[in-house]
Amino acid sequence: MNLQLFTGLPLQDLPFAASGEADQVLGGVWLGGSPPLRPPVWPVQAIATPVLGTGSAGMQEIWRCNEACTEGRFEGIAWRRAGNLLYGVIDLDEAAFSAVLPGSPLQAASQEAYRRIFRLLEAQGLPHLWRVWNYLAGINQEVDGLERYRQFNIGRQDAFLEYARGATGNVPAACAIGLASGPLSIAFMAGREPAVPVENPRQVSAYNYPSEYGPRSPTFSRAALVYPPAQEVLFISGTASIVGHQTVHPDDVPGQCRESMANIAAVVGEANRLCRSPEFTLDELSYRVYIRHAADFAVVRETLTDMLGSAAEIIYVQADICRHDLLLEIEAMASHTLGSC
Ligand code: 3EB
Repeated sequence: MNLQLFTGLPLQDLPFAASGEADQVLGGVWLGGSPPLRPPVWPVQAIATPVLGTGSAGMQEIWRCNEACTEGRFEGIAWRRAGNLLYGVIDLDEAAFSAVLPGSPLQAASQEAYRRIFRLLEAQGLPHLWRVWNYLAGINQEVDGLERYRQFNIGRQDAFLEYARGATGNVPAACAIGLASGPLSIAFMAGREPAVPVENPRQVSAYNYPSEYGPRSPTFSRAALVYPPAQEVLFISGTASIVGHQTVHPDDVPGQCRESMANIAAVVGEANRLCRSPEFTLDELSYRVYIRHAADFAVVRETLTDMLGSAAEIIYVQADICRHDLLLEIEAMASHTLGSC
């Protein structure tokens, strides 16, 4: 299949379009403060938050594969599909859910977004959710007595249960990140075959977090191994300075950096017990780092560069993390070719 992530691309370029290969772009991500002048023809998740350290207004990422895509819209989801691989993006305005009871507008919007995703995946015959990217405004704000991240967790879990998917074990890799404003935005990758979920022996599985973190546990796995044809892709979920279920190194940026990387190393170790290709290594991963306070950027970059070397592919953005005491979160991916068998 050769699904490939191109990251750090300039915002205003439409890569591949000129060479007639735009139909081989599954979808993309736009990161930064102002929208591209000419929006791409493929589904794009817009993450309107500062990109750090590049000196430019923003950048885009593109998922490219070497097959022509089909595309469509379904209940507000923009999607593209190549073979048995599908990428989609849905943005929902919470205000449209203010009259939905019970629960908050965000809870209702979250549940509805996931319902639509599950319906699309059923209709396409690609039922297995592999990786989900969740963004919401004001993630740490308490509204009507419950933090918005916790409201999101209720809606998400309800949708998984409503569509009989279970909320433990076989759940996708994910991140859930806060932005200053904007809609609930969810991008996802899905396929015909189930992902192989990967957990972290240093951490309680998030779907088993105790109720002190909210009435419902988050529905995600620490990582997922997925299998486009002749390929093995490792998606590592948002990973933070959590050991067991507790935040460690509060108010200590380098400490949280090192602990997050220790967690990623542990997840990679678990993935390597399960993977079919040669072992994944930390220096081959492509990273995205979310930093709560832009002023911490220099020390985060220095700490990660010390650990990974200056050649590592790392994108830094400012964003809120889902616990108020977390100062950063790191996600990553890598891909290996599999011998045909
Ligand atoms: C954590 O380990 C940090 O709710 O989908 C990381 C990745 C986190 C995904 C999610 C949350 C999510 O609990 C937060």
